[in-house]
Amino acid sequence: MKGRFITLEGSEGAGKSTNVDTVCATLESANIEFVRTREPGGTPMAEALRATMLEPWEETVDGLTELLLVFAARAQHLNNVILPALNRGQWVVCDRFTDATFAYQGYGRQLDLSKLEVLESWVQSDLQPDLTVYLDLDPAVAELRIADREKDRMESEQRAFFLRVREGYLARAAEHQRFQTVDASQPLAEVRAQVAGCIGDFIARSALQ
Ligand code: Z5A
Repeated sequence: MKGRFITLEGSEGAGKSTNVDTVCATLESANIEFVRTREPGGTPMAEALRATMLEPWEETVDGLTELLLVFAARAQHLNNVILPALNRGQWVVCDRFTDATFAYQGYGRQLDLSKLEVLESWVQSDLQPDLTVYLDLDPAVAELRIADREKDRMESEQRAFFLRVREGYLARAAEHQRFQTVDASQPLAEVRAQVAGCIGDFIARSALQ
């Protein structure tokens, strides 16, 4: 079987970290070799760009600066981790990818989507995830879940920002067939069961191709 690219998306508090574990456990039970990684990040230099992006700077951070940092980290990550793994035939499980850029920088920051499309095509050519599991959650519920957490620069945004982010994800999910949307407001055990179900179905479909 050739390498497949699976991404997990959702806004903060939706349970992404928790459910990346579920995706990996499902692949392990099917004896599929995979690499687990995340964006922004995944290499030492890309992790440094992530830290720069999330730091609460005293100066105003321009939306375009944020966008370019995300794509700089992605170029580094793609060429050093994601593409080599796929070329070796391994699967890749990535916590966020370019759908997050459309949701956060495109819809959240309201940057011109056509600029994002140009960068997307420049950085990743025609590479797209084979499957994207999107954990959908009302930002009001998400706020409660992460109330005790120390907030980074992005997490400190207002609810209106996260409402636009959610709108962005839902628009992407409606547009791209690779999306599987899971209602993340359900009890964790149910969310995990549905995520495992999505991965199980995808493994079965991949085996037939
Ligand atoms: N970003 C961007 O702007 N542009 C880009 O292109 C990319 C990223 C790639 C860092 O990402 C930031 O980068 C992110 C978007 C931006 N910023 N924001 N805001 P990240 O993925 O590291 O950030 P995160 O959203 O904070 O990730 P996280 O902590 O991994 O996600 P989480 O959804 O909050 O995960 P969790 O820790 O698994 O769950 C949170 C809590 O909820 C925890 O206590 C769980 O036990 C609980 N939980 C989870 N599921 C449930 C259910 N079903 N019921 C009840 N409680 C639950």
